[in-house]
Amino acid sequence: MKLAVVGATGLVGNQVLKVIQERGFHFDELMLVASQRSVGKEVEFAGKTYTVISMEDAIAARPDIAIFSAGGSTSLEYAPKFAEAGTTVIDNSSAWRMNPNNKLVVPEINASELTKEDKVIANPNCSTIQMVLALAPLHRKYTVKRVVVSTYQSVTGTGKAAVDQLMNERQGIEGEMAYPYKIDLNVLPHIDVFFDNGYTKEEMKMVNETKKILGDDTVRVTATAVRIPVMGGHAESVNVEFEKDFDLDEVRQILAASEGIIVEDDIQNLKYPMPINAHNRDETFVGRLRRDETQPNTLNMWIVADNLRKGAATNTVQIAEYLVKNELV
Ligand code: A2P
Ligand code: 11C
Repeated sequence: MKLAVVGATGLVGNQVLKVIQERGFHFDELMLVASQRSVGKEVEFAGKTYTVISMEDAIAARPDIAIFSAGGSTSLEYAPKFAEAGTTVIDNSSAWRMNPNNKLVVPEINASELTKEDKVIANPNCSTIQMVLALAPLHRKYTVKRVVVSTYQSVTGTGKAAVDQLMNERQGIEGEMAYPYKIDLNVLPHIDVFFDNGYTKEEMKMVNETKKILGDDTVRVTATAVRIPVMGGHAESVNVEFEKDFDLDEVRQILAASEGIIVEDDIQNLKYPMPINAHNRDETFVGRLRRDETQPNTLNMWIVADNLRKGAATNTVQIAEYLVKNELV
């Protein structure tokens, strides 16, 4: 098994390497790939020194799987070239997600859709992944009608420049701005670009990707995506209206029995999910489960996950594990 990690020098690529090591993902050969700027650079991984190679050299080496975390334009240009060389690409960018020919996969929900023919597999947006993970088992039981979600997103979702902005502001250092405004001691109701309908691209990803992953176009989602001066994970306040009524204890049991979810819902002991605890964890944490008392069949919940882990790296490595286990590569 030849594995390429494309964007290996970036925030997500770095997490991909950590997750591969932690989960003991087996490979015979590993290629670390990045832009021309990094070619030749040496990277230590699992007690070995790897030299970063170019996209062209990686394609020529015909890896079985390439995990891409190098941005949308790189993926648009290079994923088809890798696919043509016989590589199965697992792509972290938004480039292929809504293309009807590309599967959008959260393994716990829809990995069974994958076949050998899928050469460019899309990894969903981080805020979508953690939300659908909790919605999917509840959708199967009670049928989700409508979701109203507000996010509280970590600066790590923007990349290294945003982490630097936050840290510089904390230390009173003037530096590059990743955001149009200060982020420390502030909240930005703005993630990614604005569309003509007044929503941001991040918000519309949550609307459209959720329907595709759940395989149900009737699910209505409306979102407000917000950046907060936090690292370690994204948090979401999610209001879900179901077709059928539910029992709150049964909801807790369904979520607790779902792969990849940990229910942290014990208000007597002040236990609820927080980014500080989700950091570096692969699971998605759900808590503050309560009925919406203003209308029937409606649930409020609070969902937290490390956006660089389950929201990105972990999900891609899980897809790779599934491909290998099911002999799809
Ligand atoms: P490099 O470090 O050489 O710029 P982040 O989102 O944290 O900034 O990381 C982006 C990752 O994608 C980095 O590893 C970056 O490499 C890589 N990358 C950016 N542009 C390209 C490209 N055109 N070809 C290959 N890798 C790229
Ligand atoms: C953020 N969700 O937190 C974004 C980052 O479509 O994969 C990931 C963007 C994406 O800013």
